[in-house]
Amino acid sequence: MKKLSISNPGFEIDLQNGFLSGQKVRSVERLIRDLKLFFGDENARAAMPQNELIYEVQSIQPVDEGTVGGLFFGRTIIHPGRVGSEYFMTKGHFHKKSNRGEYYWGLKGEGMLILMDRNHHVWAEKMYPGSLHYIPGHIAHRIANISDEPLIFEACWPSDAGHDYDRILYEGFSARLMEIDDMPRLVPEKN
Ligand code: PAN
Ligand code: ZN
Repeated sequence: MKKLSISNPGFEIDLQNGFLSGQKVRSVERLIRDLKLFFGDENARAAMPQNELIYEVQSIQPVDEGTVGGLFFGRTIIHPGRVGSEYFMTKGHFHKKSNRGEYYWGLKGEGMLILMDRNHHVWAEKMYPGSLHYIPGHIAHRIANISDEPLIFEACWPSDAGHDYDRILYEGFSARLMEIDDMPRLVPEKN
């Protein structure tokens, strides 16, 4: 950055659909084969076309992962669908540095932000265009798409937060968002 220079920003966001562009925008796809054991009905997941795209994440990481004091920005699209009666959803995670919080906000479509504390209490917030969600530290978070359209949301989180997926894989969320009588309901896991 030159002294007194005036330049364009490094990144742009499409205000209609949240698409991110600019240098070093990363993209990750999660296919049905990447989500082994994340859904309640593993047999139903295994019987689906393994290349089916469930969600895509774009992210801007201007500093190295783990940097204290930086911020990351992300856009996620979850495609519509269900595994058995469970809505397509993100893996969900606690942050590795567990006390790190995050903002989520809805851009398009209808979804549910599913939250779980360290005592395995689960609750949810409705996500819709314009919904804004503060996720405090120590809270696991996952999004499900409850409509027949793609769900698009964005997020901003600290660059040293990290993602702990293993805990979700081994312990799971203690309730799942299922479609029951055409309505989304949180159903406790039986263990
Ligand atoms: C988000 C999520 C993104 C994908 O950017 O990483 O929506 O969800 P999973 O990471 O659970 O697969 C975020 O919460 N970052 O911290
Ligand atoms: Zn997060």
